[in-house]
Amino acid sequence: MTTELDALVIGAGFAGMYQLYSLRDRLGLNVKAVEAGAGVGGTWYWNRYPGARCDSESHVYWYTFSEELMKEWEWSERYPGQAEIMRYLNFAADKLDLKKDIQFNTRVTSARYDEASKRWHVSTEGGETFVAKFLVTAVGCLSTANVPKFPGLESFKGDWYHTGQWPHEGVDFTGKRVGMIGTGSTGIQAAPVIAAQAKHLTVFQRTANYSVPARNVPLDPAFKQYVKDHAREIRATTHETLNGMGFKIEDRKAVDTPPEEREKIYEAAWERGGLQFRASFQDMLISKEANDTAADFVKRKIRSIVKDPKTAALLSDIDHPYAAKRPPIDTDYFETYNRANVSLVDVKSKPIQRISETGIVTEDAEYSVDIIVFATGFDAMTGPLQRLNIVGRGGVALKDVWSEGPRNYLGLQVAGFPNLFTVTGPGSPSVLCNMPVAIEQHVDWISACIGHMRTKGLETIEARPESVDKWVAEVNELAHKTLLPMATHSWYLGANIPGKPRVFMPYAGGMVRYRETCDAVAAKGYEGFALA
Ligand code: N01
Repeated sequence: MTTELDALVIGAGFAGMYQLYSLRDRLGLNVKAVEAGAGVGGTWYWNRYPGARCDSESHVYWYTFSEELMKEWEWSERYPGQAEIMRYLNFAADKLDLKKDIQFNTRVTSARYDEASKRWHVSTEGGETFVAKFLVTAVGCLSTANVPKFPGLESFKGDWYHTGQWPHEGVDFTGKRVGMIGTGSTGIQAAPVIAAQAKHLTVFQRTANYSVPARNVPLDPAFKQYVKDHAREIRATTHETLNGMGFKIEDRKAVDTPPEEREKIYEAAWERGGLQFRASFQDMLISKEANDTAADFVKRKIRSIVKDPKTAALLSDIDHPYAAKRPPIDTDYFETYNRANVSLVDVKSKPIQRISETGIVTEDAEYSVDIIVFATGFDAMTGPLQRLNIVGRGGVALKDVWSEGPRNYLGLQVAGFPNLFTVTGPGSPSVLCNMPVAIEQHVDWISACIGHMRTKGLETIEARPESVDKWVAEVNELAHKTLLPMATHSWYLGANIPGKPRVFMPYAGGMVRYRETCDAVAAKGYEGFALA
């Protein structure tokens, strides 16, 4: 079956839903979205692991393009949990009447640009074809699960799960010995919840990680009312902050603050909890000396919480600057290691060698488990796009154009791939920003661009190769003005996937500057793009 459209959107998470709404209801296009899952939700549809919760605060983690939506919805907790976010996204989808134009259970297998007709031909696993003038990918940055290729996994007699492909019916850990590999944001959220249920939890840690308490609480009626009354101001704040959050980074510098005062500031931030910790000082991510003060504070906290000195030493032996990897926030993560049924295994010094029929085998021991949880992250940012098998003009494949790392303009378009837009693609702030803010900015920009093309009777838009060269250099330069590339094993750099090129992928110049750049490009008639 072939369906002809003005535009096809791939994905029905936060990004795909808003993109569909924008193109359909604002521009009046004939548009559909296809979604691999059986429902809306994207990241939150797949990541149902125990403890899954957002680390943006709820009052900034939603759509802000419609005041009506903001006034009608009420979050119940400081940080929304996975189930509540799913309820929210379903509420938004129903309110905007989106589901009728989303084809669920539809995985895209390839997308090819036909130069003669100037149309994208998109094929699905079910054998369907969509032919569309515009193709917008809204596939998320963290949607391609990474299960390390440990030999023997297929022989494992127990059950195993990746946190990003969690069974919808849940997993019962009661009476089970569980081995969890990975201590990123996901593992740090999951460990306390699994430990509370399982007979025993063994955490396999390769790289020790920082974490700050989230201090999640139910929201009181006064705060809920405040959010309703100040919807506009809250939105404005998220547009003024570096990372689209609802809090501002302090002007003061850690290096200029006397040690006792600095300690008080960190202590207060620790008590307040959440990602605001990294907003305590403006130099935290640009000066190693400043960062050391934060790193030292968190490491001391870990050692003060964890009672067993050996475990405490392993957990606080962190080799990268604070927040150079995505900083997790947690609920009782370090406290979990004080439970009698939890143990920590260092797989940095003694790496995992294989999976046996009964458990996990490291260089010096075998750990028998009934269930393995892979909290091992994702082939981030480029992975979800590469798996679409996109082929542009002249039969050139995206995987070849990006063989040495992502190359695009503004994170939005790739040279040689006309009328293809990538929402929150590499080279844009995306994962360094509160995602809904980054998403709304991209969708608004893409929609305005398509609107402009229709008004002017233009058929195609394509990033110019020289704009791509300049943008790639800028993304790289901005990253290297920060400490971010110092976390050499981070997924920001692709380092978690064997063989993936090491390129710092997100745009580190901040959302405000990025938005201004995109707006200026549009105001100058889409400078740097070829329009025909
Ligand atoms: O994945 P990760 P994640 N042997 O890549 C380890 C977002 N998120 O799913 O660091 C042993 O961060 C790996 O070790 P190392 C957020 O943006 C948001 O936790 O590579 N270990 C690491 O410890 C986050 O950053 C929220 O040495 C192996 C872990 O697995 C992103 O998703 C919640 C290994 C992977 O950590 C990804 O987080 C959750 C191997 N072969 C996630 N391979 C919220 O909003 C990998 N590891 C709250």
